[in-house]
Amino acid sequence: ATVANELREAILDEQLVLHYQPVLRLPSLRCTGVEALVRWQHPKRGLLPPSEFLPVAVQHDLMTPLARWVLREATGQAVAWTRAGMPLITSVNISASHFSTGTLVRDVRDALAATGLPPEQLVVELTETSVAQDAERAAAQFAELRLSGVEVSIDDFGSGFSSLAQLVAMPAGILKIDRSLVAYPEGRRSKAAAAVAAVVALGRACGARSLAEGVETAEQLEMAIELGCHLAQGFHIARPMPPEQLAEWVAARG
Ligand code: G
Ligand code: G
Ligand code: NA
Ligand code: MN
Repeated sequence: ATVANELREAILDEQLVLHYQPVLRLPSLRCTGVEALVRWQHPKRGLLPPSEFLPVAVQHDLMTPLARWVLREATGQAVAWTRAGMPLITSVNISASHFSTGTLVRDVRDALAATGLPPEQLVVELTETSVAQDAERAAAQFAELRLSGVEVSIDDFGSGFSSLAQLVAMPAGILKIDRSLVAYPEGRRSKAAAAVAAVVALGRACGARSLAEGVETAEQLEMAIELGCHLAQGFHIARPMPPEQLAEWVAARG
């Protein structure tokens, strides 16, 4: 079978799995959410990262069926955690192609209706670069999602090719500051800090919270707190992990 056919079957056969990376609220460091990240539990090749199969999905129009599975699985998991006393806010990544099909808002509502997750517990992430591909359409769908109570986040903020004017016009509630700004290279601390502070200020002016992603050291976490970021995520806090492990991690942390 071609990889595309295998992937098509994998989506139907429950061979995909989600790992979850904790998101902390600052400065309390309480875990208030998770980002769902897809993997493929391939019968022969083992656990495959998204880089091994998302490009195939894009090429063969499988991003929307894949995202429907992800939405359904992630919202179902969030309901299970909430019932277990762990009401986490779950973020799901959406591709530019899904936005352009026009079924996103319906797909999100279907997942919420099927699982019973309150919309306030779901965040939809779209990268800055995807936003730029069709900013008007993205803005309209962002607005619709937020009207139904779902939060919207611009991923990889500060690394894409969209204009500041376009970004300011987006009704997003969260700006995920790209890890290239957060995990700054040696010797660029002051410039990176200025860039993060600028995004935080921009977010504040637009009514959006900012999330520092790719936090890899204690210093970077400290910087995110000092600069007024509302949320943080990164390997220093925890790597993405299977759902059973995530529940243990949250329970152990309190
Ligand atoms: O988890 P990992 O760091 O390997 O993810 C690599 C990339 O794959 C990231 O850019 C992430 O946003 C993307 N990704 C992970 N899960 C999904 C998903 O469910 N849908 C989409 N569209 N992208 C995803
Ligand atoms: O592109 P997106 O923002 O969705 O990225 C999610 C991906 O980033 C996940 O696959 C996750 O494995 C990866 N990631 C999460 N935290 C860190 C980190 O601290 N450093 C690096 N290099 N990657 C990270
Ligand atoms: Na993301
Ligand atoms: Mn990102």
